[in-house]
Amino acid sequence: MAVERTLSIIKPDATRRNLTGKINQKFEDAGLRIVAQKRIHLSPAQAGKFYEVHKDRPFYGELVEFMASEPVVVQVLEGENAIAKNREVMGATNPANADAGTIRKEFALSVGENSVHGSDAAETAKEEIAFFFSGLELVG
Ligand code: DAT
Ligand code: MG
Repeated sequence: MAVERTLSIIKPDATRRNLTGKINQKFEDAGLRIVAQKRIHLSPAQAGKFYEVHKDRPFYGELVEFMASEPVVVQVLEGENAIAKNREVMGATNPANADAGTIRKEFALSVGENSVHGSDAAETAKEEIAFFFSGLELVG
């Protein structure tokens, strides 16, 4: 196992309900360290660019509109196996399929408004971290 970094986003449904602290507790309890974090309000163009990989999916427009609807908290999590570990802590995309104790099981409202984003592989983690953070902002 290696120490990795992954990009996490606390989505508008969660920031709106004041769940940032409870979600961060889940990360820290799992041994993930928050090495960068900021609250931003994405423009539709920025949200569209971030989720460009999904541009041909039927839910793309709804996803972009949702991600730009209210502020989000973007963060970099660091730890052993951080990419896979964060995906475990998050739970399945659809909260109906998420395991007990996961963020999405406890907090997500629907498959679209599912509280958190997490990078899915080493290459995407690198690109997604660079999308939001400069090297100076990563304080390990
Ligand atoms: P994940 O966020 O678990 O990596 P994904 O990359 O497949 O899932 O999709 C990105 C986001 O798009 C997901 O968090 C919520 C939204 N989404 C995915 N499938 C959807 C669907 N069937 N209906 C509505 N939104 C969906
Ligand atoms: Mg994904």
